[in-house]
Amino acid sequence: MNPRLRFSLVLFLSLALSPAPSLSWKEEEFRNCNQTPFCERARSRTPGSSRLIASKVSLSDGSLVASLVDRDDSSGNPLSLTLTSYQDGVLRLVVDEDPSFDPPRRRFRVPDVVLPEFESSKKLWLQRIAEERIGDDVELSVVVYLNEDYEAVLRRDPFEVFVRERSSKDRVLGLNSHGMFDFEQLRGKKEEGQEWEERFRGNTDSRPHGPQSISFDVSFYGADFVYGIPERAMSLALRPTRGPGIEFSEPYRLFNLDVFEYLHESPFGLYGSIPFMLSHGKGRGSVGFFWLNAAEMQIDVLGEGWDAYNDGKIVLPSSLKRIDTFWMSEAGIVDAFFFVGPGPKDVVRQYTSVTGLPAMPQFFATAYHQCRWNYRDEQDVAEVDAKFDEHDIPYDVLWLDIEHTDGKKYFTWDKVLFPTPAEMQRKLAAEGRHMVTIVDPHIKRDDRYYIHKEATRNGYYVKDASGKDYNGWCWPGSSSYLDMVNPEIRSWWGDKFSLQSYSGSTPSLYIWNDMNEPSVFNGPEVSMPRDAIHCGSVEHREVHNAYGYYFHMATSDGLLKRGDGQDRPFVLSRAMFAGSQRYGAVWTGDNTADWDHLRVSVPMLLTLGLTGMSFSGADVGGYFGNPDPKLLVRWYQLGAYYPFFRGHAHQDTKRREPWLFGERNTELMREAIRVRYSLLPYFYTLFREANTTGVPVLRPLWMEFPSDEVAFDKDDSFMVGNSLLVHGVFNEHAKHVSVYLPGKQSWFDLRTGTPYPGGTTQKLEVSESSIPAFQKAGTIVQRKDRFRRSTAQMVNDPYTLVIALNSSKEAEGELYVDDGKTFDFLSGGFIHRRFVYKEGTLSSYNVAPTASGNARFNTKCEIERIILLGPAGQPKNALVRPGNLKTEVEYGPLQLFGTGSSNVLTIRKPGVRISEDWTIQLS
Ligand code: NBV
Repeated sequence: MNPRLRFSLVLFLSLALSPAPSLSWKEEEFRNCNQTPFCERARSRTPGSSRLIASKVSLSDGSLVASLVDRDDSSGNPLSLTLTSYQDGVLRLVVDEDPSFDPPRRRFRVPDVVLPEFESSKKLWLQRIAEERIGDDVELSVVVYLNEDYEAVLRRDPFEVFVRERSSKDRVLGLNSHGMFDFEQLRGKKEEGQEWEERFRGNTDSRPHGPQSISFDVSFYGADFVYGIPERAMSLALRPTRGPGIEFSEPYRLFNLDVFEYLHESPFGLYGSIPFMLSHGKGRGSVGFFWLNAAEMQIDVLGEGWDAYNDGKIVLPSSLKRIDTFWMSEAGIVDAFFFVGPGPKDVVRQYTSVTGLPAMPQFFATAYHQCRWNYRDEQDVAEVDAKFDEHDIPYDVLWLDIEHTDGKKYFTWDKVLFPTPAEMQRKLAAEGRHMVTIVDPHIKRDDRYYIHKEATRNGYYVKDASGKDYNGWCWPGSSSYLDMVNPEIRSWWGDKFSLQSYSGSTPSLYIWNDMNEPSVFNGPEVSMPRDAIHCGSVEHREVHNAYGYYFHMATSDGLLKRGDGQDRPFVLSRAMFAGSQRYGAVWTGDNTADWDHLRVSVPMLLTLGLTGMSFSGADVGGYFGNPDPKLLVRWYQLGAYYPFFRGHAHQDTKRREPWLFGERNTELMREAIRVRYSLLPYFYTLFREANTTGVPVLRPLWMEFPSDEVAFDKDDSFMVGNSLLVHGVFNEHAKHVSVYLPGKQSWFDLRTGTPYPGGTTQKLEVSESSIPAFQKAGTIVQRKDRFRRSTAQMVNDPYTLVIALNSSKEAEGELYVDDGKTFDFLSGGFIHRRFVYKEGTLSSYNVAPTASGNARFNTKCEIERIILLGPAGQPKNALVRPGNLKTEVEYGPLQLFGTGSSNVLTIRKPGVRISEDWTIQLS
């Protein structure tokens, strides 16, 4: 059957047989805080309402432990509190029900997110308790050492945990400073007359364990702004949600959902949840707070004056500017991490020391990807592939969406449309290209489908509240969902990616995980019921936000096994949770082909980067709707700087490959993609930086300029690494763009070499051929400028170094190169160089430790061109050492990506290799 017809039939059946997937964003389909009892209850709490005090403080296993008891009511069970200090300024606070009081069941602790090596080797074993009195009398506190500059304090009465500077005693981050902590303990059986069930739009949640929510306030001291807690399509700096005169009345929701046609500039939560918030302020710098909890979470950012009704019950140090927030979760425990900073890069390093560093992608994955729902058949694939070559447009990966399967049974192929899938992949591989197929988590309940048969036989599906395999409706029709929380099931799933098991797959095939929130067309809020059951009697409500994370993990581990641990996996996922960065890339889902969605992609990707998800992108062109060619061109120009760069479109849209909009537009899109290819050595170096430090490829301006206040809430521009600043063009008719250039040093226009002073806003004329992009004075950027069809052909190409001099006539930069594919880099198989220009001499130094074992990596790649921007004087010659070779330097217009006007100095063919030490002296 023709795939379109088949899809229409499935859609018709799904509409007829069950509540349909929504047809455009409808607010009423999703619960708001008032329709969510735990949120409503928590939000009604007022400052000082918590009566908890910490008692029985002692040391146990190198951690500080205590009991939290109600000051006025001794009838309830105490809670257990554990405070642990870790290396590099990380504090962990765990609060749970005390097992010695026999709670009716164990509350869920999210497994497999915190790195085992963090728990085992980063812990600082506390040796003794230091007590101090705060204020005059009873406020006895316990002080815990964090690092040379910071310490944590557990205040006993009222209970509060905060981090402060050791010297000034100024607070930087506090929990329960406002006394709003609440922990609903599990009760054995329903109390008489109490209704535990919840209903929403025809769905009933049986809630067999009753209320079990947790809420508390967190204060960020010295903060001008707070950021983080993706995923939502709105500004980078989080706006207040509560307080006098507040524009949004809903808290920020973290609940992974498949939101059809999401709106831009909306605080509404989307496909992924990362409960990690960072703050930044001029005087203080940055701190971070992460709550490891996978249940639905709601977070208020409290606007000034929110606690006007406080009645003076709570008095906080008033000298410090502060942003207060309020965190609420439906279930789970308190497992919270405080990161002391003090710089923005310190906070992301501290956060990724807990949740893991972003995986190092293969080189090809950092290049351009071409996708659409759907490339129809093998002929279509061959034609698209050939057209890229015909139009001299480089690309690396061709993607197949759900229609390539036999009836949406993943790991199968439609035999009519894709009769020879392995051959199709081999043809692409012969050109150095790769393919990606989609593998979603819904499994068709078809007794002839091997995955379904094995999963049923082994009992691998999530169960419904009555204990039967949960049966929901998705693309294949009636579907069940694998219980990815269970490591055994993940391992079984991973085996399905072996070349023997996945028939028609080849080593050049990689994977795309969609719909893993999970999306269930007939489920509550288009997802799985909260009372569905996972292994170990875990309720779906407790693990919901991490379901997609485990699915992504299982897929990525599967590809790892397929390649015998030597081939770096590539898996793109839509849903995400804290730690997803270890398993691959994410994208921002189904955006729309309009200018606002182009604009909002920047803060969305910046926020993802801040919260660990460095390898992220938005669908270039916009998923829904048909972009005007102007918009499409602008999107390619911006997307060329996204860490994950992929064109994608909904099946109802017109075809939009870059050659379909007339010669001029093809030229512009080709140019944009070529900019990316030429900058790939720089990007790859940044991917490695993310992989070793957690610092994202795409960075908000304030991460690079932490004391430039103007930069703190800028989100129409961004830094790519520490050297490039890019500003989007978000308006069809824009003739000018105002670009803020932060810092005190100058900036050089990437195309023309024109310098601009830092700390200024420049009103720049917009040309159709590019968006504003600048190189920071004092940096060196590496490129490969020869045009190739894909990255495979670039491997041996020579480099261009662009040196942008600062006012002291100095610059430096780094280059990282490895085999682009294997894990040899983990045992030293890479080249890492530092280039320094100083006193008229450019020097290349090795910064890599000596490789161990056989994992050497080398390359004969040379530098073919060195370009100097800025005040280099008027040297005539360049002396290359070793060798003492003298070459003449040239002056002329900049030949970057096209034309240039400034007269710049160029050294051609200095004859040096990137892997060796050398100097080039200008005279
Ligand atoms: O698999 C079809 C699409 C996919 O193209 C898109 O990228 C995903 O975000 N998928 C969603 C399912 C349905 C979208 C309406």
